[in-house]
Formats: sequence, C-alpha cells, structure tokens
Amino acid sequence: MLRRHCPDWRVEILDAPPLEMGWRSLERELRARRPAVVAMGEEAVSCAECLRLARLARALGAKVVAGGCFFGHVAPQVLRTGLVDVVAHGEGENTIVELAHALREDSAGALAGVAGISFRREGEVVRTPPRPLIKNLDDLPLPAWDLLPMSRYGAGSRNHPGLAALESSRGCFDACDFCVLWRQMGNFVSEQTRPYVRFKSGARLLEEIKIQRRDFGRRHLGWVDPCFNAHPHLPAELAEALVREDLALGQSAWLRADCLVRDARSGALASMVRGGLNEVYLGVERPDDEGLKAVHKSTTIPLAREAFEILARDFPQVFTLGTFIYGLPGDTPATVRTIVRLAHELKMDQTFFIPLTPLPGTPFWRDELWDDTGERFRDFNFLPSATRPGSRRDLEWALLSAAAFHWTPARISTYLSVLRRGGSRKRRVTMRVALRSAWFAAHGLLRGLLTGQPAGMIFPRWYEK
Ligand code: B12
Repeated sequence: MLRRHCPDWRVEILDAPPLEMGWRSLERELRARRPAVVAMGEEAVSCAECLRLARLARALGAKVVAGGCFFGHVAPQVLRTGLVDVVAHGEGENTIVELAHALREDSAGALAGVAGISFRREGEVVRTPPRPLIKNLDDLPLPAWDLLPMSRYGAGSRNHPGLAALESSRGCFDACDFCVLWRQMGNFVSEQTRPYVRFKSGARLLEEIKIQRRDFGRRHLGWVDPCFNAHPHLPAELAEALVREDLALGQSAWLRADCLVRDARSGALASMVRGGLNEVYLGVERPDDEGLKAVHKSTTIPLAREAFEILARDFPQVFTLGTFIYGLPGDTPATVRTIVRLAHELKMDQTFFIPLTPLPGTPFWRDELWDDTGERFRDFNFLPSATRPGSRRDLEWALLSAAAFHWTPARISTYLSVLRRGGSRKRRVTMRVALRSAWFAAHGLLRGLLTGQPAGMIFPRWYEK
C-alpha cells in the first residue's frame, strides 16, 4: 500500500527471525538505513522485543508506529511509555498510507485527521474514529513479497518446507470470548465491534499462488485465515482451479467443525483435499456444549466429533490437530482430565492444550496486567507449563500426567490408525509433533525444576548477536 500510494517513500521490511537477525545486527541495519519511521506489529508474547525495538528506533531519531492484534488493544498504556508515537487499531493498510502523509506533516492536527489511530496530544491520549473496513479484499495490492526473505520461510523444516503464508479471508462470523481475531478485523457499528468476514476472490487467490509457486518456488501454503472454511464454496473452487492448473500444493488451515461437516456433505471438503489440503486444525476448545456456550463459541461437541470422524474415515492422509482451552474460571484438575479424555476419543492425530490467556481486547484482560517493560507478556505464549507459578499449576500437572500416563484404547487406536492408513507424510508429521511436544514438556519441566523458570518461548542462540 505504501509503495502504491506513497511512491516518494522508500519502504523496507526487516523480518528478523527468519534472517536469524539478533539485536546487534538489527541495530547495525537500522543505523545503516536510518529510517524516518519504524512500524512494528506483534503478538503479546513479543511485547518486550517491540518496546526494545521502539527504544532503539527512537534513539536513532525515527518515529515509531505500533499496530496489530496486541498493541491496538493497549494503546493508552503503550503510548504512556513514551516509546511509541502512534498506535494503529484494526486493519492497517489504509491507515498506514494516511499516517505516512500525516507523519511527514508532523503535527497533532494532521494525526487527528487519520481514522483508526491513537496518539498523544499535550499529554492526553487521543483516539480517532474507527476506520471503515476494506470491503473488497481484491482491492489490496499483492503483498510486497519481494521485500521479504521468502526463501527463508520453511527453510530447514521437514513438515513445511517451502512454506508460504497466504491470506484468503479476514475476520470470522463467530465471536468467541477468548479470541482477538474477529475483533481485530471486526466491523464497528453502533459503538460495538461485530464479527464480520470478508474474502478474496478465487481468481485473485489463484494469481497469488501462481506467483508463490513460479517466482518463489513455494511448496506448502499455510493459510493464515482465522477460519479458512467460513465460505461454503470459495476454498473448493480454488482447489478445483489448482487441480486444473496442475498447481495442487500441500496446505494447512484452521477450519471450523460446523463448516467442515457442511462441506463434507456438499463435496467441497473432498475438493479441498484434492487441491492439496493435508493439515487441518480445529478449535474444539471445551469438553461440552455448556462450556462452549459459556465462551460464546457457536459450534458443538457433536459437530467436532463428526468432523474428526469424517476426516479419519474419508481422508486418512490429512493430519488433524485439535486445540483445547483450559484455565477458565472454575476449571479444576478433573475438568482437565475430562478434556484430555475427550481429545483422545475424538480421533484427532494430535492435541494442543492452550492455557486461557487474558489477551488485551478480550474480556479476560485487566488493565492492572499491563507492564511497562513488556516482560509479563512473555507468559502470553499459549503454551502449557507444569512449573508455571500460580493458580493454574494444578491444572498443568493434571495435563502433564494425563499426557504421560493416560493411554486409553482410543488413544492407542488413533496412533495405530496413523501408522496403518496415514501415508508417509502424516506418519512423519505426527511422529515429529509428538516427539517435539514430549521434548518441550520434558525440557520445560527440567528447566523449571533446575532454574525455577516456567517453560515458554525458547530464545535462539543468535538472539543478542
Ligand atoms: C502466521 C502466524 C504465525 C506464524 C508467523 C510466520 C509467518 N511468516 O507468517 C508463526 C508460526 C511464526 C507464529 C508464531 C506465533 N504465534 Co502466531 N499467528 C499467525 C497468524 C495465523 C497469522 C498472522 C497473519 O499473517 N495475519 C494476516 C494479517 C494480514 O493480519 P494481521 O497480522 O492482523 O495484520 C493486519 C492488522 O492487524 C494490522 N497490523 C498488524 N501489524 C501492524 C503494524 C502496524 C504498524 C500497522 C499500522 C498495522 C498493523 O494491519 C494488518 C493488515 O490489515 C495469526 C492469526 C491471524 N489470523 O492473524 C496468529 C497469531 C498472531 N499468533 C499468535 C500466537 C499466540 C503465536 C505464538 C505465541 C504461538 C506459539 N506458542 O508459538 C507464536 C509467537 C511468535 C513470536 N512472535 O515469537 C496469536 C497472538 C495473540 C496475541 N494477541 O498475542 C494469533 C493472533 C493467533 C490467535 N489464535 O490468537 N504465528
């Protein structure tokens, strides 16, 4: 968007992790490039890194803009650190273009005219009116892939070599309490954010995939959509076009169980699998329908059961992963054991248990959780840790012991079926994910016992380099 609308700006992207760029090299890059504006966006877990980057950018004389699904929900707090000049809320493409012009003018008046931002004026935080959503996603320019280190994505990965992250839709039609994604891309009407979902066209997606394949040699598509199968026809139409063009590529996506069951009936799911869909993630979340209602998720456990049954029976080559949330108010070790039992019964190849995380923007967030250093958010990593101090510890021990010792016939039969019917990719992926999870749990446990630190994100060796 900046290249299209602000041709007199030089735009560069530094995606540090795939380049293995640690802090010293990042500082060298910034000193060499001398940016007028540094724009950053991140998950909560990387808040400390972003604030460190903001400090560095500020020291080099740059203006700092923060956006994305975390900063947009803690704008007053972030602005009060004095490290960030502007926070962008929600969808960013039109905002960053207008912001570029306003930052060049360098006046509070110019900023006040940009919708969808917060900034400070005479010590007060000003939030401008919400920005209307981009109605037609095909209006977006193609992502600036040429500015990204494309060959580094999935490099060295056995499960997703040649990975490309693509987006077919934005937003979600549901409004689950724990999720920020429908809020981030939601529609603001009558003083409220409402769920809203938008799609690119099949033709546009086909064009993107052709470029990924032809120009960047990409071999696996990771769909970043919150709900890839929200549309009843689009994914299947795209898949059929891919087959026609001899472009079927491996694909992973987050799907919803209710839509999956619908698509199995219409035949759309079979088309999606023919087009390359070989990895499916389903959020089951809770052990029963009351639990789902309590978090305002509108699908049901019988539908999740049916979805996994369809996948296991009709598409045994597709790797399936189910995610569950634990740690809601009232959860006990018995709840966790019920969740684990259900997970084994549902015939998924792999299970992920995600601790309820009080993300800013969700009703679980409280302002007193804010921390000016960002360090507290390192714990917002969506990872269980049996050595984490606090009230969830008994739940996490229950989880760990169930994972280690709870070998029910249903669990054993799922593993056997992967071995018998899964095909070589699924066998390899299941094995690697299971070994990694076991290693992560063992490593976290050992580290917790030896150093007192809970398990969490692991810092790479090049972190400071
Ligand atoms: C792909 C992805 C990853 C990939 C990224 C690799 C890659 N090369 O793409 C990988 C696998 C590495 C990853 C890892 C993790 N991820 Co992740 N990831 C995603 C995912 C699925 C897509 C992100 C994306 O591309 N979205 C599409 C773009 C267009 O949307 P967007 O990012 O929201 O950006 C728009 C606006 O928000 C805004 N915007 C964003 N940034 C900025 C910045 C500025 C300056 C401006 C103006 C605007 C702006 O403008 C953009 C265009 O409109 C999201 C979920 C989602 N659908 O967004 C989760 C998500 C971001 N991840 C999440 C998490 C928790 C993690 C992990 C902690 C998980 C883990 N335990 O490993 C790690 C943390 C990694 C780290 N930072 O250290 C959470 C974050 C929640 C939160 N509020 O903190 C999300 C939201 C998923 C969820 N279910 O909640 N992730």
